[in-house]
Amino acid sequence: MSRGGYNVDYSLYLVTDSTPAILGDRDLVNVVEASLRGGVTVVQYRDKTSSTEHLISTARQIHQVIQQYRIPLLINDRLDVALAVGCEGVHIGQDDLDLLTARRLLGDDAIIGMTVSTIDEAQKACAEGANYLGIGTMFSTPTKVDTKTTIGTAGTRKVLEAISDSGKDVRTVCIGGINATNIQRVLFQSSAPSKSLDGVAVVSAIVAAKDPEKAAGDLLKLVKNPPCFATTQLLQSVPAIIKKVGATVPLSHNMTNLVVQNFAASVALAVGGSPIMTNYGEEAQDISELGGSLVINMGTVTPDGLQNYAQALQAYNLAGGPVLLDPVGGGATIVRRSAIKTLLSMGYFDVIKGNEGEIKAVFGSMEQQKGVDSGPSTLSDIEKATLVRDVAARERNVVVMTGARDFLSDGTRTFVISNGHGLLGKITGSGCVLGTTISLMLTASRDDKLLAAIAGLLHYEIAAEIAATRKDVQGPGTFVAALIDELYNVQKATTQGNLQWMSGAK
Ligand code: TPS
Repeated sequence: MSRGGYNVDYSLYLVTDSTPAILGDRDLVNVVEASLRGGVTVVQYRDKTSSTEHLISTARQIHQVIQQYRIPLLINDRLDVALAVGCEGVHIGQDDLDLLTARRLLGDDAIIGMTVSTIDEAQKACAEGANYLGIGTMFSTPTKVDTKTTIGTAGTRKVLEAISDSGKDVRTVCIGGINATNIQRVLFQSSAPSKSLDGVAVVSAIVAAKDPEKAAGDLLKLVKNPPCFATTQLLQSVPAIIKKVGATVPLSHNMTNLVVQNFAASVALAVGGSPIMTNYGEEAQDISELGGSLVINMGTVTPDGLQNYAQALQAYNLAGGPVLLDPVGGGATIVRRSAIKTLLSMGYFDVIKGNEGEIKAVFGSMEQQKGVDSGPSTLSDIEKATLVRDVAARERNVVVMTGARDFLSDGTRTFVISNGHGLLGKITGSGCVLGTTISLMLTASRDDKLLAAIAGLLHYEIAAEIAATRKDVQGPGTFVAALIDELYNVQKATTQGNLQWMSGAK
């Protein structure tokens, strides 16, 4: 049994049913094949009544077809059938074999999913190593008459909130009575800010459809494209900001640390800017008059560095150009804590961007940060949101706190963005170059700094997701090159009016 290198996409999960009421007199393998053509992304073979012999033979046929699409086949409940067929895993219910035993029998590579309807069940399944959860039953459905409870969108959201930490690596789908008329609002209303659904599982909406291929295609389109009611006014304005950066090619003045200068210059170019990397304060007045933005990054702060920063900050404040502060390692040393105080007293920063330790240092916390990397978080989601809101309100600017999820606020509007990829944590300067990206967006959205920050975060983090899942990316080294490519591609696509990448915004 193996996962075969699948990067599982749970967007549209087909669960089969062989009963005449749903399948009619059609052949199940044909129906599955049609739905694969339509675009389903995972298939679970579920048949509660047929003989073991029939189950194995049908599962083998489906597995043969599905392998061409490189998506996983899971078997409902029957580990013996999954083992006999050698498919990618199983889906188990609360009354089936327990998860620990299933894992022991199938091994670490198998995909094991579990049905959950309560917070307790979900937390237990996450603790026991489920790869994904089928949360439901969403709405009562004739397909499953033994359903104990229907939990609706509010119940689903409560489950997601409860596992946002312990289940952050566990994928989730909802199931039960979902079809084309409700799929978009179900996804929107069920997802919590701290954890969203990865997709939707359906039985009858595809298996009972007259044309399963078309039904699957239609459903997939609805899952992939956020509905108008889910797209805030701000999100709709993001492409115009990115496009404007590409059209105006603003100067990106980086007073940044020794470690990331080259990388930051490449990123500035890729997102549409024109980089100038100089830490000499004396030059700043001339440069500040060229309509670009300034990044002050304290990554390798020195005493004369501080004077240079102050000189540049004041020049940009006078010229009206936007300035972003990246207080790198702000909580790590007394020198850096005092540098932050000095800088905040010397001028105005449109955006302050940092990790949790750095934003705490900006707030004035004396908590010790270890090095310049983000340490373990000590704050709950509510505390993070409150921290960014309070610092932004105090400074009358925008504060962006990066992490697995990014919290940002202008003191009134507070948002969480869940894009990005783990590989960003494995390369040097990924936070610094995000600062460069956001600073360029500020030149295109001078009136709404929060919108600029959202545009920068989405451009950067969605490009990172696309880069990380590219076939040619083997690890951190190849990821850096791919990230620069994809930053460039997102800029180019947006300029050409292709906004497909925006559907990944979370
Ligand atoms: C991924 N389950 C809950 S409701 C339902 C099923 C089969 C019927 C939905 O039918 N999660 C996953 N797999 C499962 N087998 C279950 C949960 C259990 P319809 O879409 O026709 O309403």
